[in-house]
Amino acid sequence: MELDYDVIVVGGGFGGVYQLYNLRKLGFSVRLFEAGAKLGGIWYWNCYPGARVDTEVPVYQLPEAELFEDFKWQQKYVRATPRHVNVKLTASIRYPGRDALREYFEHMDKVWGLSKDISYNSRVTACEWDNDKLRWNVKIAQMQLNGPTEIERHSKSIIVCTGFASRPYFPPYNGIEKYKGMMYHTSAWPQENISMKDKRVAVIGTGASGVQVIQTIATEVKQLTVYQRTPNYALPMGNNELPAERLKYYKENYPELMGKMNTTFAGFLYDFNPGECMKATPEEREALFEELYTKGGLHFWLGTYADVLKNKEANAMAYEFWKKKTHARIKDKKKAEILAPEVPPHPYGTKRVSLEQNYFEAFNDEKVDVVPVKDNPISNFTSDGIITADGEERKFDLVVLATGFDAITGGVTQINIRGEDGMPIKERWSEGTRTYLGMASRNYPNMFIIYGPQAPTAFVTGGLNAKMQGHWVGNCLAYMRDKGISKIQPTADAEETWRSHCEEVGKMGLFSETESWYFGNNIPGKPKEALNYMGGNQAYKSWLRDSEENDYKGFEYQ
Ligand code: N01
Repeated sequence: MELDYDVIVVGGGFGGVYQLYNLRKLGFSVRLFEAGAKLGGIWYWNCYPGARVDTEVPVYQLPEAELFEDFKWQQKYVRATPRHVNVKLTASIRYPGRDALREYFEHMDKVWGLSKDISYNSRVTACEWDNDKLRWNVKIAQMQLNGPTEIERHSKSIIVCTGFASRPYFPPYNGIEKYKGMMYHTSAWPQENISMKDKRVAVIGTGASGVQVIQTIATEVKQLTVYQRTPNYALPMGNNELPAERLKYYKENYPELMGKMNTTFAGFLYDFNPGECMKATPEEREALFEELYTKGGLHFWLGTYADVLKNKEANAMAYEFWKKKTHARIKDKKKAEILAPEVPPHPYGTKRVSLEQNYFEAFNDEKVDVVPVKDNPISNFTSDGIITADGEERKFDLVVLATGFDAITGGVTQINIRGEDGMPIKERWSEGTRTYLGMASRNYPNMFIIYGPQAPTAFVTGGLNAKMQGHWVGNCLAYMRDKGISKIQPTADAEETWRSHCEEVGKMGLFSETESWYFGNNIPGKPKEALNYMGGNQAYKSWLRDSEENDYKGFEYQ
């Protein structure tokens, strides 16, 4: 068999980094191809103002103790002193920003010596399975000074680690090509900073990216108009310095903390409250809501009563609490009704809840406005700006498209992956995604997917998932090597069982009642399906174990 490598890894975010580290350790020859100029994945591309993770230190990192030993999660930080003087300092921070995250990737590179096995500026464009030679032929477009060149490499296996948010969504607005001002999608933001000073800026979209851009640029711009289709039930992040003592405690107790993360639903250090909202007294309920909201972070979402996300009445109580808190922060009643409506447009917490830092207060500034576009959508662009269906034109120097992604499947289907029968995976999945355990798909032998569809993906912390799935893939490849297996893929029955199970779990609770990227609803024409495995990490891990401990049950091999 003519091979360049045992394994080609596509993408250098958390998923790809863990694969490279683990597979080398297991004795495989591996090459990682990364489209960006550096490691980081989404943290390389999403350099919009205010990009920041919404999972706290020490949870958002690859759970390997040696990586944490010398890393402090420091970044530039502005502290307001009691005399209201802003002091700039470098400090460890609870929710690191994108610069600190990029530094973390550099740190991993240094500790593990990754770059010698990575090709940067190298975008994998096509992967074709060669059934005679039992290998993948992988085409890579490499950016050179004189333009892109295409190379081809061959490996026994490929691991697609493109992440769940690597294919941006650009709404097909009429006349968008006529617009003469600056326009950027948050995930394709220029690496160099853009000055917002004296600019009239529009932000379209109020998901996690939109919220972060808006709150960050609001004070700097000349004027800011936010086009909001759906309000974001954002919660206070409560970001602040991570005291040295606390960091020391995390480092000293990291093995136990990793153990704890391994037992919870989504990989956090906390879980849903064991009580029931519907059984609590109004006083108990209010006290718990208050405690969780005040704690900051995602506690009031993934740490509240579990029935809030399952029972409509319980859900309405949580919404009412959130609305009351949010209204108290917005001075203008009209804006408050747009940002936190009296009647919730969807149940609380069934779209991704974002964490914010003075997001709602930003709208108290007269130069910041919000235009609801659910019933009055953007009808077209002009050379100067945007017109809504009511005919009102607003002019801008910069338009920020915070319009999200062809999430979860888009990173895989944007590569021309053709399997045994030559069918592109995009076509095979066009009427519904088919995988087993969210990591392998029939007809695409020796291909594994990390952080992809029908896996915990958007319901698990990134680093933990990279290790959980990465470990399983590494063991599977080692098993193949030990047993002399040249080709492995799921059976049709296993795929069907897994798909039905994902659908069944996805219909539990209130999530499927809401249109969101969790179900593919944000992309016109995309089939509505449970794109995540929503049964939690513990249930997912028991499926992984069951397959691994039973000679890769659900797979056929030769
Ligand atoms: O994308 P989104 P995102 N006209 O899809 C709106 C992770 N992340 O980049 O809700 C008008 O959530 C759309 O409206 P609607 C995180 O998991 C994490 O913000 O579809 N509006 C929505 O408001 C996150 O959930 C972090 O009605 C249009 C917005 O655009 C995921 O990535 C930071 C429209 C898209 O929001 C994606 O977040 C950033 C149209 N035609 C991202 N089309 C952190 O860790 C779309 N919209 C903090």
